[in-house]
Amino acid sequence: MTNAQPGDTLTMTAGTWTDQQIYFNGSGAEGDTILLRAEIPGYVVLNGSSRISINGSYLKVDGLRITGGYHLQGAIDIESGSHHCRVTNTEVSEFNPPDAATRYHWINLKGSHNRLDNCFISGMRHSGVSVLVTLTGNPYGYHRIDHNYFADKPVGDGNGYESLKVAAGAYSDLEGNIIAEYNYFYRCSGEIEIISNKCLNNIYRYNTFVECQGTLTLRQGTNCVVEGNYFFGNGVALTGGIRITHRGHKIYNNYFQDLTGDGQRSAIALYAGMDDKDYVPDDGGHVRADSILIAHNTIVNCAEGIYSGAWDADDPIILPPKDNTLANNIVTMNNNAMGYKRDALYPGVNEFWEGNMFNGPNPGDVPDSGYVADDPELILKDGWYQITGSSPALDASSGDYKMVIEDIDGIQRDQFKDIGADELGSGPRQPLDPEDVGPAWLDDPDLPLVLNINISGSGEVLTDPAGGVYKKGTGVKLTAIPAEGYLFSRWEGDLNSPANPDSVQMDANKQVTAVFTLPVLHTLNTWLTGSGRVELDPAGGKYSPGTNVVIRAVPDSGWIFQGWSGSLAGSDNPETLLMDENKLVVVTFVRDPSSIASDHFLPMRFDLKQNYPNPFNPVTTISFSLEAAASTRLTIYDALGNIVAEPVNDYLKTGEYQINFNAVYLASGVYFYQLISGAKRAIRKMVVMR
Ligand SMILES: [Ca+2]
Ligand SMILES: [Ca+2]
Ligand SMILES: [Ca+2]
Repeated sequence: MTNAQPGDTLTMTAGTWTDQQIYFNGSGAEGDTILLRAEIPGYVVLNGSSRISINGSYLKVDGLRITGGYHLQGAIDIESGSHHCRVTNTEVSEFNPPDAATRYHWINLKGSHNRLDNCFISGMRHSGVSVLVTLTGNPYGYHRIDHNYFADKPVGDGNGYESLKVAAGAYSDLEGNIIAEYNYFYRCSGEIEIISNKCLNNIYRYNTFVECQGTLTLRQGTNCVVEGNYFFGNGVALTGGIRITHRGHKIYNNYFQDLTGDGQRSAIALYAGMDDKDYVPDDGGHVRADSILIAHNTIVNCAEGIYSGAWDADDPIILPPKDNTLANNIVTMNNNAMGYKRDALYPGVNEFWEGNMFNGPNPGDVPDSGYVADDPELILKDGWYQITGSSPALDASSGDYKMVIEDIDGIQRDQFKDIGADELGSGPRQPLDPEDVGPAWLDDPDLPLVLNINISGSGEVLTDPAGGVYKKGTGVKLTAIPAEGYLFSRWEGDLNSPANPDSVQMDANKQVTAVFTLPVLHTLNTWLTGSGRVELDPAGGKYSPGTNVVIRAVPDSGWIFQGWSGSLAGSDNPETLLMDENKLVVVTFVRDPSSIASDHFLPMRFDLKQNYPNPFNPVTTISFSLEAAASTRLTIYDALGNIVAEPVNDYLKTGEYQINFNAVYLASGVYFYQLISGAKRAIRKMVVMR
């Protein structure tokens, strides 16, 4: 593709492209873009290890789907030095490695003035960032990320699971000049940062967040704008709003509803931390919120409104937020949640308040002035609470916040601005829904459907027909082939079945996981009291689930078998045992009354005998006798005195006992076994030798 010229169009034919490394290089010109497009948008599917590298200027990718495969370098890279490139109408979904800990990022934007728009980015289930902006090359930044549909990112394993990350700590003194607008985030819950801002001068506006278990976080870098965003928690746990560190940001016209997060996941959280003058790029610490404007926002029925002084115990320097302005915000709660919280240790200092309206039973730590307690009389319309003609918030704002020209839904503010995010009257910028964003082709009912197979354990799956991409209505036969030593257990996901082979009907995109497991072996342990032995058939003591084991008690001369207890009952001999779990059978032999000689009437004495055999591998017999009934423990210690086993812990009668001890899990070495019965105690040494 390196020979493409300005104005060229490269068309990929409809179908499945597997393991394609596409290097899309070229130099287009303004008005003379080089286009790489799908013959039919949505009908070109790239799977396997496919990915696209875009390197040049005025290059545009349109209508592709990268789904179901994976690549350690991610799915789409706009390379450093590239500019005015665009990826549009494109899908990256379910691009997951076999091991969820494998880390890579799906879409990397480097260079400058590039655009990612109307894309569908869904189903990231491994360590990584969905869309990453990296400020490398010169010039850098000035990207636009808009009208994308971000979806279904489950909670990950800690930090590093952002849906959108703008720069990184090492670049946090650089200007990004990124605009992220009109994006729809649905259940993007990878970590506390849905969006992580890490550089200067970026704008986040007109986005809608639905049921995302995180926050839009201004983490590093100054002077960003967060404007006109809608946050809907719908009561889902851990849903949050805007989390703010560092200096000079403007937060206005945002709307928050039914968020359940508190603390740093409050609708608006202002951080404590080090002072800006002490900050150096790549220092992981939080910089305190400083000179932040919080104006004309509306918070409705959240678990916590505005929290001034959120802090992180890992920070070495914690100073309170300072010089922040809270003006013309509405906080209205139908619950007992705090409208405003001043942190007990690090409450905001020199905070300026004016024109705010608080409503609800618990306004919290509001100051003496700068707010009124009144019901703004919002009404639910089109899914959010809007101002009404009779509202006391109407025309009632204070101060002059010149950047607040429009309201959240995009109408011009009048001369007397209303308190809150909404000026009376409906505008065009309502909350987004999926129809407003993502590729135009996404709703095509005849789109090729993608079957993704995941493996748990070790093995492979054959699909018939092969390929992973199917016409609607295709039946696909799945055959699981376990790796050596493994067993096929079951299908999970969109096929729930233990059958192999089995089939799926492709009436939608499907995710199926083949679960392979290592064979389970159940252990059969036997304890003997009295004198005798036990025979197992099959022998060995470890069995596959479902094995029937014949167990036979063989008394020594002068003894008789009395009965089973533990996992068996009664006195049938032999008996059959079904191994459906780990089992322990206690075998009791008693003196044969007909063979009792006079010496057997001698009083029994407390005695712990040397185990036999010794050294042993792995089974030995430990014999002891008790002169009186008592609570009795036989405990095995290693040479360091750690308890490694306790074969007996019971109330035992006077008598002789034999315990078979299996040391299969113990390393070679010296061990001690101690018998305590009532006030008596004895200890002996034994040796495991492999
Ligand atoms: Ca993060
Ligand atoms: Ca007005
Ligand atoms: Ca309005």
